[in-house]
Parts: sequence; structure tokens; C-alpha cells
Amino acid sequence: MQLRLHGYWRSTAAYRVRIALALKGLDVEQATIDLRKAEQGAAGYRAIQPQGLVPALEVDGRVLIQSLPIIEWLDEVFPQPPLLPRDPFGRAHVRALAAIVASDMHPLNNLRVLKRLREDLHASEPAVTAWISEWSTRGFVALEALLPARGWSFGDQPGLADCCLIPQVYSAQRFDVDLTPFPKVRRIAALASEHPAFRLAHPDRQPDADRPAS
Ligand SMILES: N[C@@H](CCC(=O)N[C@@H](CS)C(=O)NCC(=O)O)C(=O)O
Repeated sequence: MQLRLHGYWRSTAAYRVRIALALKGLDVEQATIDLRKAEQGAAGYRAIQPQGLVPALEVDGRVLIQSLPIIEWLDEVFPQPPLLPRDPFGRAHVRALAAIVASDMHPLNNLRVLKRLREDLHASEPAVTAWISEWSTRGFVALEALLPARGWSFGDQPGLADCCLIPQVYSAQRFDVDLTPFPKVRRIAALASEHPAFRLAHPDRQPDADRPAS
């Protein structure tokens, strides 16, 4: 099976899928859609992903879009290691943790939303920073209340919720959101920083990542 991931090193939605691919031990070809050059809006890419968003995963020429359905597809087709627990209540709980990130945190701080705030609503940089911090913090407050006292987001192996949480922590660090009040979130981030799949998927490790000038 040929897998080709259309993404961008700093895209947290693409990062979620990279983590899932790495946890499954799957090889993937990466195609860069440079968000800074607005390549996500080009007609060629919109023919693949009509929303003009990354990621998209090509599977033998067929296209899957939206990071969470992509990860669930990967989990169905490559069941080991599982990214969702077996029992329905646990599955719903893990999907809820993922939804807090993917539905309620990330969309409010997405590039196109920040662009609109800056360019059309003329928000100042401090106002944009406060906006990012507010929506991130609200999400982390809820996650902190729902996460367990030990281990990963659910149990002793990483799964779907961690595929979403860790990129959101990366985003929070990038935008200087204070994570001090969230010790469970920080504990899971520390676990991920030592885990080979999470390390492989990290934005700084991607072929299209900005390199320090030499
Ligand atoms: N719900 C989508 C979100 C995808 C998304 O918003 N991707 C961002 C990068 S993290 C993007 O392509 N932004 C481009 C833009 O806002 O123009 C998913 O989970 O795949």
C-alpha cells in the first residue's frame, strides 16, 4: 500500500497523523503544502482537499481527509498497536478528549482564523496573543480535569487522544501559552518527548522544517 501524506511540518493536524503513522510503524511519503506560501489554496491542492486544509492522506491514489477520520482509518486497517480502547465507553471518552482539541481548541487558533483577526478585524498582536491563549487555556483546563493521574491520556499506551494532545502542546509552547497549571498535560508531554514515534513525528524532524541558518 502506498501512503502519501500532504502536510506541513508545523501543522498540528498533520502532526496528529504523523504520530499515528509512526505509532503504527508505517512508511509514508510526505508532500509539503507550504502554508506560509498559501499553497493550501492552490487549485491543484484543492482538487485533493476541497477545504484547502492539511492534512490529506493519499492511499493508492484515493484520498482521505480530516485528521481524526484518517487516524481512525489507519487504526481500522492497521490494528496494531490499537489507538482506541476496546470498550465502547472508553472509546467514547478517548474520542471526547480528541474532540476537545480538534473541535474546540485548534479551529479557533487556526491560521485562517488568525489571518482574519489580523487582516480584516485589525486585531493588534497582543489581542491575537490573548485570543490564542484564552482558547488554548480553556481547552487545557477541561483536559486536565479529564486526564488520569498516571500514564498516557488513557491507559499505559499512547493512543488517539495523545495524537491530538501532543501537537496542541507544541502549539501552546510555540505561542507561549502557560502550561504550568496543567501538570497532567505536562506529564504526558514528557512521556511523548521520550517516545520514538512521537520524536519521529515532531515538526522539527520533518524534511520541510525550517533549518537554523548555518
Ligand atoms: N479539522 C481539520 C483541520 C485541518 C486544518 O485546519 N489544518 C490547518 C493546519 S493545522 C490548515 O491547513 N490551515 C490552513 C489555513 O488555515 O489556511 C483536520 O483535523 O484535518
